Amino acid sequence: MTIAIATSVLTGVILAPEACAVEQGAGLIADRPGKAMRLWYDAPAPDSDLGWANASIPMGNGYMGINVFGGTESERIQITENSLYDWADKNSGFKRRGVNNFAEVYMDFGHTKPGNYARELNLNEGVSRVRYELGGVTYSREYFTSYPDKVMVIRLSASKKGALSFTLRPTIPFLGDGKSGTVSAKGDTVTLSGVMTYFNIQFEGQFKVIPKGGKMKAGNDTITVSDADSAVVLIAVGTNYQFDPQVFLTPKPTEKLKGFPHPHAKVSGTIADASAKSYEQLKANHQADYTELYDRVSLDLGAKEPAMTTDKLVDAYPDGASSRYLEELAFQYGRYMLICSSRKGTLPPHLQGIWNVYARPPWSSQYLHDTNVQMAYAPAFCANLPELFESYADFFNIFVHQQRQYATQYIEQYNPSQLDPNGDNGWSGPFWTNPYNVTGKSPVAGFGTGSWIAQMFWDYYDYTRDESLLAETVYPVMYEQANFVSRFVKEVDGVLLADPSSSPEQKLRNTVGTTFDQQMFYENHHNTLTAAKILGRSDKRLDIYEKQLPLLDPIQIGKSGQIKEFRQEEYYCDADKVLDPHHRHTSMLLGEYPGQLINDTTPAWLDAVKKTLTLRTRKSNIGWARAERVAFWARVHDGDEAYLFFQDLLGGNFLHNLFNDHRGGPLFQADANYGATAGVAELLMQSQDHVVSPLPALPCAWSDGSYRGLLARGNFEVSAQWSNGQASRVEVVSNAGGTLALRYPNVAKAVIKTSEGQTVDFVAKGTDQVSIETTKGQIVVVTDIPACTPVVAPSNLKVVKDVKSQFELAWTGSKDAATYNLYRAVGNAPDYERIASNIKGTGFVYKAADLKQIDQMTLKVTTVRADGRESREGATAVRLLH
Ligand code: FUC
Repeated sequence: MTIAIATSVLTGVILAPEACAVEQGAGLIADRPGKAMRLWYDAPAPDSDLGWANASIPMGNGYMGINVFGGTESERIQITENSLYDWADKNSGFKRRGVNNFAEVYMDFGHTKPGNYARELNLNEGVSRVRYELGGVTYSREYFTSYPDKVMVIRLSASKKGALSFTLRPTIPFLGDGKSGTVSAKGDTVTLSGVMTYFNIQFEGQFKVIPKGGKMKAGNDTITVSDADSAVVLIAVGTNYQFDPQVFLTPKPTEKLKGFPHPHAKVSGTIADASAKSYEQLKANHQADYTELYDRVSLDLGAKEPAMTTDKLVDAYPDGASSRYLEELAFQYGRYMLICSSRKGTLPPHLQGIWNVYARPPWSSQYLHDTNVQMAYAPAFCANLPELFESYADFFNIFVHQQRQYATQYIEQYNPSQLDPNGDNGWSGPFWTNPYNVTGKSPVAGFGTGSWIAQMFWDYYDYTRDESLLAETVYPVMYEQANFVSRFVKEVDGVLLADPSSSPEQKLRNTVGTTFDQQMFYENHHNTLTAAKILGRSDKRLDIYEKQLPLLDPIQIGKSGQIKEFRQEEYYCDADKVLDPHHRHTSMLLGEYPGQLINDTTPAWLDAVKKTLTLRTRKSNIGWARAERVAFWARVHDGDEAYLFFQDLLGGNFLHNLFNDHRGGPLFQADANYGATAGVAELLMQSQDHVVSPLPALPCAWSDGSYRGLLARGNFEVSAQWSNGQASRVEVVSNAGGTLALRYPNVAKAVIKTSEGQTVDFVAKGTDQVSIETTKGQIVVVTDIPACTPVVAPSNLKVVKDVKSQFELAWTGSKDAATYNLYRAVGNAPDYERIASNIKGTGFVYKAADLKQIDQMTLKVTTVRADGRESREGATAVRLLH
C-alpha cells in the first residue's frame, strides 16, 4: 500500500510536510509522517454572519479565537476572547447575551477582482494562508495563532518590492449596549480598549505593525502602510479575568473581578515579548508547540487530496469519490479545534468552542454539562491530547467552591439526615456555567451531571496513568463527588436512588432513579474506589461508598429488551406521553459510551444497548447526537450502522468550513466537531474494559487504511494497518508499562515481537486475546495475523408456544452454522448463561424448573461454525411470563 502523496492543487499555495510513500511492512507505522490535510477555497468568505459560520477559517490559541475571512478589498479578522461576557438574560429565546464578539479587525487593500485566488487552512502546520494575483503582483498572507507567544501573527508580502499597501482598522463591535470602548492609534500600534459593564470587565487588544520598507502612518484609530515590501502584524488581547474562586463566590456582578489588574500591562508585555522575536522565531515556536500535539495521531483511509475546493467537497459528500478525504479531514479537524480552544491557563471551550461573532450567541456560549462539555473533551483522551483537559480542570477548580455550597443546600433540602453539619457534603453537579456564574441544579438534567464531570477526570488519569496527577487533581474531584452522591441517594425498595432525578432534556422531570443518574453515580463510586486502592487510601467514607456501590442499581432492562431510561418504563419509551421516542439525548446509554460500565464483559447489556439504539432510530438531525451515535454503535461493534450516522453528520451538518451546524440555520455548535473525532476513534480502537481492541468496528467503506497514535486506557499508543478489512499490522507503544491486554481475531496465532525483533511472551485467552507484560517505552509489534472471516449470526429469534413451564424457540438459520448455542440472561443480568449447545436445527424446546418464576429473560442464539468459531453477535428475543 502506498500512502497518498498530496499535491498542491491548482493554487500554488504552499503545502508543507508532505507524506512520503511508505511501502507496507517497511518500518513502524509509528514512524510515518501524517498525510497532508488542508481546507482550501478559491474565494474569500462572504462578509456576513452566514459567511462567518459557513466559510471563514477558524484559528485559535486558547487566549483568542479567530475567524479569518480572506478578503482582498478588505480582509476581516474576527476575534473572540472567552472571558468577555455580557449578562446572560433569560426568556429571550435561545439567542441570549453571553460571550461577546471581542473585535472586528479590517485590513483594507482595495484589491478588486484579483486572479488565481486561493486561501487555505493547513492542519499539519496550524497555519492559514491567502494568495492571489493583481496587476502582475502576487500577494500572500500567512496567519497563525501561537500558544507559547500568546499572539496572532500575520505576515503580508508581495512578489514585487514596494507593492504592499494597506490600512489596518481594528473596531469594537456592539458598542453602546452594555459595552463602551475606544480605538486609538499611536506610532506602530493600534490599541482597542474598553469595558463590558455588567461584570465590569476591562478589555484591551493591541495590534502592532512591523513593516519592511515603505512608509507607516498612524491615523486616529488606524495605521496605514504604503509601498512596503512586506509587513508583520502582531495581535494580543486580554481582559482582567483571572482564574480565582472569587469570581464565582462574589455575588455582586460588578465586584467579581475587583482587585484584578487592568489587562493593559499584560497585553503590552505580550506584544513587547513577541516583537522582540523574528517572524521565523515566532513561527518556529508555534509549530513546535502545535505539531507536538497534532502529529501524535494520523489517519489514512486511502484518500488522495482531491482537486476540488473544500466547499465543493462538502457539497459532494457522500457520493463523491473524495469522500474518504473529507472523513479524514473531519477527524483531524476536531483535534485541530481542540488544540485551538483548550489550552492550560485559558478558559475551556464552550458551546461554540472559542469562536463567536454575535452579541447574542446561541445559549449564551455557555458550558452545558448535560452533553456538550463532555463531548468537547471526548477526543482529548482517545485522540491523544490528554493535557488539553487541564484548561477545564483549572476552570472546574474555581467554580467548584460554589458547587460545594450548593451541595450542602441540596442535602439539607433532599436528605437532611445525611447532612454533614460542618459543610463537608462534597460538590454537586452543575447543569450549566459561564465564566462568572454557575447554576445550581436544574430539573432539565439530573444530578448525574456531577458524576459525569468526574468521569472526565477519571479518564484523564486512566489514559495517562500518572499517579501524581491522580493524587493531586483527579482523586479529590471524584472523592468529593462520591461524598455528595453518598449523602444524596435514598433507599427505595432495597436500592439507593436519586430523588429528585431527571434524564437530560427529557420532559418527564423530577422523577426517581433515572438510568442517567444511577449510571453516572455508579461509575463515579466505582472509579473512586479503584483510585483509592491505587493510592492506598482508606477512610470511613470510602467504606460507605463500597457498601453503597452494589445498591446503585445502574441498569434496568425493559420489556422491549431495551435499557430503560426511566424506572417506571416498561416497554421502550412508554414511561410518559411527553417522551419523544426519537429524542436526540440517549442518556440511558452513557454507561456504554463514554462510560465503561457496559462493555464486552456485559454482553446482555450490550445487546440491550443495540436494541435501544434501534428503537431510537436515525431520525434526529442534531449534529452532536449523530456524533454520539457513531460512538454508541461503534461500541456494540456495528461499524456499518455507526458509519451511517457519520455520513448523516458530514452530509447533513457540516458546513463549508467544516463547522458543525447544530440543527440548521446554520447554528454553529462545536460539540459535534469534537464528537466526530471521538466517534471515528471509537471505530478504530477501543479500550473501555482495559483490553486494547484495534479495529473493533471497522465500517466496510473503510476497507484499507492505517492510523497511528490513538490512545488507549493504560496509556498505550496504538497504531494499526489493514487491508480488505483485515489487520496486517498492529503496534502498541507502552508509555506507562504494565499489562497490555490485546484483543483481535486470531491475535494469539499471530507473530508478536518487540520493535527490535525480539519475540514477546504472552498468555493467550482463547484465540482472540493475549496478555503481555510490558515495560515503559516498549513497542509491541503484531504481524502475520491469520485472517478471520466473521461468523454470520442467526436472525429473527421468536418465542412460540409458551406454556409457562416450557416454551419453544424458532429462528432463521445462518449459512455458516454447523450448530447453534442458546443463552439466557435473567432480568437485568449483565451476562448470559448458556442453556444449550450443539443445537442442530433452527428451533429448540426449552424446559427448566425455574421458568414459572422468572418474569423476564432475554434469550440469545448464536452460530457455531464447523471450525469451532462462534458468532460474536446473535439473535435475541425477550420472554415475558404472562
Ligand atoms: C443541550 C442539547 C441541545 C443543544 C443545547 C445547547 O440542551 O440538548 O441539543 O446542544 O444543549
